Amino acid sequence: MVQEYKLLFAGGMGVGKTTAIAAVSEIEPVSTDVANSDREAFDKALTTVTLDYGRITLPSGDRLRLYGIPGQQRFSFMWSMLEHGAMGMVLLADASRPDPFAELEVFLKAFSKLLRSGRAVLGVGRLPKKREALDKYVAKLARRKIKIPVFSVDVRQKDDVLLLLDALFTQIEVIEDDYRGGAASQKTTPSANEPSV
Ligand SMILES: Nc1nc2c(ncn2[C@@H]2O[C@H](COP(=O)(O)OP(=O)(O)O)[C@@H](O)[C@H]2O)c(=O)[nH]1
Ligand SMILES: [Mg+2]
Repeated sequence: MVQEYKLLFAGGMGVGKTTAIAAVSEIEPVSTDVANSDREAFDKALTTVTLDYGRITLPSGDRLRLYGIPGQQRFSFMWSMLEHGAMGMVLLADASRPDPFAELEVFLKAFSKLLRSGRAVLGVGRLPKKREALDKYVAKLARRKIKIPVFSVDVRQKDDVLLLLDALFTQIEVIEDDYRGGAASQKTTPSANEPSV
């Protein structure tokens, strides 16, 4: 039977949620970017005030529904609604922001349930090329007892977004196997094979 899975793309304004969904969606993403009235807080002409939506059909026929959350904190009332029923989350951060860790913290708190369950990955964009640059993010998650994979990504690259999704599916499979006591069992998560997009 064909299944549908809901995945979230989360993170603050400008981290690349809309870009990431557009990079992998098989349909023209439905986005509600409108003129930003909050130019002082963030100098970006367009920003998402409600969700992005995209879709991927996997080789099995199963479908991923991709939702980009509205990043501004004043829309946080929508975050828990979106988290409900989500199979997993791609959390994005932008290392070039003045204080990327403070911005990340907001989402670590808001989505702590999903993050602590391990059904998530973190993609950090615009990182300096130094190898240690990613370590601070790994350490930050560890302090919050969040055990998820962390990648340096450029979400304008489709392969980078597919890498995040692949890692997310692997995470979810491992968690489900642990939950069933590690016994070999029927898979209920999508194949971690590259989606046919
Ligand atoms: N250099 C660089 N630019 C990026 C990256 N990710 C997103 N962008 C750019 O940042 C801008 C904001 O991205 P957007 O997807 O609208 O962010 P959103 O507010 O999270 O939806 C766009 O112009 C993207 O092309 C990245 O990893 N590296
Ligand atoms: Mg957006």
